[in-house]
Amino acid sequence: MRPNVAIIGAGFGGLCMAIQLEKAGIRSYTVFEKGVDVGGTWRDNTYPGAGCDIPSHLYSFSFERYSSWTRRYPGQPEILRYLEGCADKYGLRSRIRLNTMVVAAAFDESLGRWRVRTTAGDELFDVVVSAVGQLNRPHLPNIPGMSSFNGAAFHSARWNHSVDLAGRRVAVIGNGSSAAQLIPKVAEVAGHLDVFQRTPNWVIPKPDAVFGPRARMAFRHVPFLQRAYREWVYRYAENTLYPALAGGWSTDLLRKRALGHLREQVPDPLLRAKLTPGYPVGCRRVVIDSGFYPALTRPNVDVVTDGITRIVPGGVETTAGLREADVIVYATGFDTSDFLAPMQVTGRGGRQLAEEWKGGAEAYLGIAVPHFPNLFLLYGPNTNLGHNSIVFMIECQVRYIMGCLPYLASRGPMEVRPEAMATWRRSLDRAMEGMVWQAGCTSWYKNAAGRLTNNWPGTTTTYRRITRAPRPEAFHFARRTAATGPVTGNR
Ligand code: N01
Repeated sequence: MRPNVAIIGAGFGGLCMAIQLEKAGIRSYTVFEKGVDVGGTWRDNTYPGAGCDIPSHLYSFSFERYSSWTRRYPGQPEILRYLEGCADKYGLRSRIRLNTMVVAAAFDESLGRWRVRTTAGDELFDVVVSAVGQLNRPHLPNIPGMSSFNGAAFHSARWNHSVDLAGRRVAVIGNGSSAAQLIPKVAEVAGHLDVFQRTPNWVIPKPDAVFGPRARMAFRHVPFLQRAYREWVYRYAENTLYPALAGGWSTDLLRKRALGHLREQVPDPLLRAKLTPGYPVGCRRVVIDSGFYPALTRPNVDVVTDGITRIVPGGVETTAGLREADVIVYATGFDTSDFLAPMQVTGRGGRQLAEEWKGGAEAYLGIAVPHFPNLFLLYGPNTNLGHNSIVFMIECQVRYIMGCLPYLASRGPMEVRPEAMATWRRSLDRAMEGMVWQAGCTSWYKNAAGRLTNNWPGTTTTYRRITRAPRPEAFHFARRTAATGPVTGNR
């Protein structure tokens, strides 16, 4: 039996899943993509300066290594081209339905299948794989008066390219990774730029480098060079960056690196004080950028730390008065902790996923949820990283799901046991205890109640090991086998 698979999203996750199905000769899948093309976050984020702060030799599929990256940290257009190239090379396009949003999915117990509702109608599938990512829904703040603003206003992930910023007064609200990338570009052209900072971030330099024709030739032709480089980048992240997040040997090193970077790039002690975080390094996502601080020292840029009270027609009002603006950019991040929202996902017994997750999203290995048979998640709860490439995690998850498919064929719909979920939850909670993310800071890694719903607390090597193959004993199967006896009705 070849399962009929619905994949939701055509970003890194959805494309990876589709490619592995193709490689296994399973063409009975459909990728639903709400956007106009493939690429996910790399299609959405087109703000000036958008790029990756993980080296792309690692931030790409291990099975589709690309020797032609033009820089160590390529920009968004190059990453998007890579993803489009993958869709073309593996012949995925005919199976991708663009401009088609999944609004709901419900498990039909009598059929043992998922009824997937899209903006184009209803369809039945054996398996649903969610590949919607964690950073796909822009978060707009709830500041009084936002709709009263006279000028153009947009979110960093919905950049309005028709607005000319040359010579204008621009307000950027937020100072996370997106803001840090776009601020230097905006500062170059704006007449004046106000950066509204609520919480300073730790910033370390981005050691970017151009890969010229010779380097690219070497990556293409010198045996094992590309593989060795990728491995080196991976090992550095695992062995140096991860310990800094886990209270290990490199914590102090990372802090000193960030403070040194601040000292080197910001000579003004007052500005430096504003930019110095008051919480441990790594508690929030560390910004990796070499152009951010220099941009903040420009004469046409102010870092505003006075609290925003409201938006008025002429600009941004703060506790210290009005900051006039012609354009407001909301670099205010994403709604990260509701995961599959706003899709309505209904499992066995009419259970609603949103209700199951009201205390905080969770999934066994970040992949499977009790009471939701044959639903698999990519980049699900507790699989985000603060130190390494998320593409690595996605590949682990896809391999795991591929490992589940033969069980579905022989034993029917599979559903993770609540006991397995409880054991997983306990081990996760234990592992979280030592992580710096707990150290009294706000971040998008946590839900409103402060529960760390987004990050994986281990190394990626550990994650790869524990997701190498599904353990059938962690699941209920709808059909009996001689080895296991009946399981239906024993839930
Ligand atoms: O979003 P963020 P982002 N009033 O959530 C502020 C990935 N990424 O889009 O810190 C005033 O980090 C908020 O303030 P505070 C990466 O994983 C990767 O920048 O909460 N300010 C903060 O400054 C990253 O972590 C790359 O006090 C408000 C900012 O908005 C993730 O995406 C590149 C506010 C939000 O920062 C998200 O980054 C870019 C309010 N009401 C992004 N509400 C790569 O290179 C929010 N803020 C791979």
